[in-house]
This record gives sequence, structure tokens and C-alpha cells, in this order.
Amino acid sequence: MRFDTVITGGQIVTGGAVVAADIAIAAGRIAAIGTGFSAADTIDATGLIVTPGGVDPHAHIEQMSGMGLMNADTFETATRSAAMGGTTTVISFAAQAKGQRLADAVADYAARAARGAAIDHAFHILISDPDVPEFEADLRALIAAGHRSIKLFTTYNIGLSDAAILKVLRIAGAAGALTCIHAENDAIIADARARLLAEGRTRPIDHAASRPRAAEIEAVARMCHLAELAHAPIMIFHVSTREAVAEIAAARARGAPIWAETCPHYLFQTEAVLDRPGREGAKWMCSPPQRSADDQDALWAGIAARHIQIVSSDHAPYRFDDTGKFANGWDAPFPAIANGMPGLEPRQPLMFDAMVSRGRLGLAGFAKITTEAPAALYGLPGKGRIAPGHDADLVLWDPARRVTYGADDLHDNVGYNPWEGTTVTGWPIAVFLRGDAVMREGEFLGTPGAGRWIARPAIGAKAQDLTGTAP
Ligand code: DUC
Ligand code: ZN
Ligand code: ZN
Repeated sequence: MRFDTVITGGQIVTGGAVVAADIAIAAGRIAAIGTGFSAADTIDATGLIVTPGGVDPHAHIEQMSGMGLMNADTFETATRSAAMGGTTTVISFAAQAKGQRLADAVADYAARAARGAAIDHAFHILISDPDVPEFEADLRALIAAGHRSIKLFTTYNIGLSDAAILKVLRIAGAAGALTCIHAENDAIIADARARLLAEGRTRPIDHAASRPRAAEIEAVARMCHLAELAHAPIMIFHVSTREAVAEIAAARARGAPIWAETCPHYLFQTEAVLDRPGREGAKWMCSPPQRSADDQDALWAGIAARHIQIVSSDHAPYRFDDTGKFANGWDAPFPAIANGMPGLEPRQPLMFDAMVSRGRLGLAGFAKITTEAPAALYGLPGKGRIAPGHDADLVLWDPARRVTYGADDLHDNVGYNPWEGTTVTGWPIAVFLRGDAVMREGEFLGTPGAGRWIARPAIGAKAQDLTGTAP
């Protein structure tokens, strides 16, 4: 048989192992793995590593923040940036505005993504108002239509009550959807914030003390208990503290259907980034905030022990100007500064550097937590693995190339790089989406609108079986 494309001579990650083999591609899918294939097009990957295209299951794109601020990226700019860094599938949010029907929110985001997205994508249904008309009927219908994940908050002005969370968990669990939760205790945060402001502490560094670790620990424990009670799987988003890892480990040991993710900024940054001179620290403001070196150790140990299965970006893009971070004024106190930083593009190089080049859990571990586990846990068919029948979403890495990030070298619309000055070893030099090159040697070759929405089958029922999908 003659294939469309064959990638020859690379070290490929497949089935948890690293092997020297060629990959044959036909009609956008991986057709075979082996040697001796003939194809119309041959790509020489000698000396390179071939991984599955990254799957980033947590990115805020073309989304209105809780403060009512549109973030800086469109689907076009965010997915271009993702592709440049080796990510070919993203799950972003279809965010319900207060009073809006869920079906309308999803239709709105789906239409915009269909026009702009250059990579494949799905949505978490972000619930901010469970009291709108047709809420339950819409939620069940959307889940049945293939939107198999939900996002909710315990804090911000869109936090839900425990009663509402329990109700959503029961519907989601029964209907085959995974519920993702931003878990921080709202009362603890409100109390800390009020005390700081009363003392005149308003700088970006004060944001750290305004989100005490107890806020995360308490809410994570509570959400684990609610999920256990409802027999409904949950994903704890952006875990940042040692104690939260312990709560998740304890819940999982009880057999509770709990999964968890962390992000590069919790693995590689501490709260010191918020203490830069002047307003500079605002660039790194996110919630929960970066913590300590000891928490970083606990997060890595949590990954190694499989308590944490995924590293996502939590890409939340706001420019360092009056359209973004300083929309409420250059001297705005920390509660009025937008939370979040760009991360879609650097996530994979940062994780490759840490896990492959520096050896933490190795190449198979890297592929597992950045592609395979998110594809499996979020139920993305055909994604996350180099295996016959899977989409030919592939990244060619030069393991020797060293790159130091500059001030504004990402391909999103944010205008600053929170990893400026960081050097990584290992760099994506070509990226393929369903067999088509979307990046080669730093040139974006993708097409806005070419990304496809991915309908997902029920994931709740088999969620327990996926417990073992971490490295
Ligand atoms: N925190 C969130 O909860 N969402 C987006 C960005 C952030 O920092
Ligand atoms: Zn969050
Ligand atoms: Zn987020």
C-alpha cells in the first residue's frame, strides 16, 4: 500500500514506550507504525523525537472574565499560538453569562470557534447561573450532543452554592459528563482580601496573601466529598498546594472519582514573581497564586504518584495595558487586576524541558500527562496517542535545540511572555494536525477555521477505569 506521508527515522512515543519506527499516514490518520513504508511524501525525522500533538484541556479563549473583561485572544490567535508550541487539541470554555440559556452560550462559542480555530477543539460548559429557564433540559441535551465536560466555580462572582454544585454533579454524573471545578473557598478569600485592603496592601504581591492556601485546601476537600456523595467524577483544576494534593490522594484512596491537574506556573514559579518592581508583578497574577518551592516538590510528587494526572496551561490572556491587566487603571488595587497569563504555547516546551531533557519521568511520562491522559480523561476520540487509527496529530522535537524565551515572542495576542529569560532544551520544529503541517521551523502554516469540534462519547461511566492513565 502507498501512503500519503511517512515520517521516518524518529524516536516515537507509543503505548507508553519509546521506539525507533516510521509512521505511515493516510487520510489524516495514522495508518501503520513500522518500517519499509512507501508514500507520496517522506519526512526525515532522523535525530528527532516524535510525540502525539499536545492536548491542552484548560484554556480561556475569546471569553468574558468574571470582571466583565474580554480576554486578549480570539480563537484564531490562541490556536495559532497553541500550534506553534506543539498543541493540536484544546478544550476551552463556553461561558454562560448570567441570565443566558446554556444552549445559547454553547452555540455562540461554537460558532466563533468554527470560524477561527486552527486546531481541533471542544468546550467545557461553564455554568454561572443555574436558575435560567430550561437549565436542566439544556444541560442534558448538550451533554448528550457530545459536550462531555462542565466547569464551575466555588468563588468569584460566578461561584455556585454547594446545593447547586451537588445538583449539577448528579446530572453530570448520570449523563456521562466530567465536572471540572475551580475550588477555592470564597469566604476565606473575601476575609483575607478585606483585611489586606484595610491595611492599605493593594500591590500585585498582596494578591498572594489574598488567596490563603486554606482557601484551596478547604474547597478541594469539600468538592471531593460532594463528588463522592454524588458518585460523579470531577477534575480539580489548577492544584497549587501540598495539602490539596494530600486531600486528593486521600479521596482517591477511598475510591472517590477524583482527577486533578496542575499547571506550569505552579511547577516552575513561586509567589516571588508577583513581587517585581512597580506594577510588573501583575503579569503573573493568577488564581490560585503561585506558591512555594515546597509546594512545587509536592506537585511533582503528586504527578509521580498519579494523584495528579494532567498538566494544562490555564491560558488566560490579558495584555499588560489598559485593555487588559489595567482596564481598571494603572494603579488599580490587586482585586481589580485581571487574573491569568498566557500559556498555550510554552506549556509543551516547558514540560518537555523538565520531563525529557532534565529527566523527570521521561519521554513517556511527558506524553502521558500532556496528551494521553487529557485525551483519555476528557474522552477525546482519536486524540492523544501515536497508534494506528488515531488522528495524525504529531510533533517533531529537536531534543538538542536550546531556546531562551524573549519578552514578546509568543504568537498569541498578549504582548508579553511570562517565561521571558527561561531557557528550555528541546524544541518543536514541526507540528501536524490530522496529517497536515500547521507549523514548520517557526512558521505557522495552519488555517483559521480548519480546526474541528470534537464530539465526545459518555465519559462518566468508564471514568473509574481511567484512574491508571497517569505516568
Ligand atoms: N484563574 C482562573 O480561575 N481563571 C483564569 C485565570 C486565573 O488565574
Ligand atoms: Zn480557575
Ligand atoms: Zn482557568
